[in-house]
Amino acid sequence: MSLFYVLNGPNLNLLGQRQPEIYGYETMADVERNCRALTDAAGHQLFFAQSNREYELIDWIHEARGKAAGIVINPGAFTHTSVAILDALNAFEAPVIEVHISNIHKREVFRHHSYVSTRAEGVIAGLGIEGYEMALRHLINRLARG
Ligand code: CA2
Repeated sequence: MSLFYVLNGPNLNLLGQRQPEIYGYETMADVERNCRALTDAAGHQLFFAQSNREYELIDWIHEARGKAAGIVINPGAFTHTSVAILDALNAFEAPVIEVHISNIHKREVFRHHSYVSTRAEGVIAGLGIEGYEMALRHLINRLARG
């Protein structure tokens, strides 16, 4: 049995409550339920969390070191600003997949650059909340392949 982390950055607690044309109608609770269904079915453990505070995300990434088999992260707006989150992910030894609900490349220019992408094994953007499941499934399959 392995442990996977799914981490979410600022404002994602509002998912499903505002801007449905960009982020859809589903909530963070729906994302968590879908992720948990996947890890449960595969016999793995899941740590799922959202925070509006950069330090909390960094602390969770540190906590995952030596413990988690992979991290799926949607850093929210910290994607485009946070060298600190990048540094924390660089200190984590297992695979990292970056997820965005919206296609950041179709949006404002300031969303086109991601610090986290330089660390991530893969990036999924624009596929809605399904991107989380795709990322988690990839990590689970990757672990099984060895
Ligand atoms: O598309 C994504 O998943 C983003 O990471 C979401 C971030 C945004 O800053 C990134 O550029 C792309 C923003 C999350 C805000 O989430 C909200 C959800 C519903 C209503 C309001 C905000």
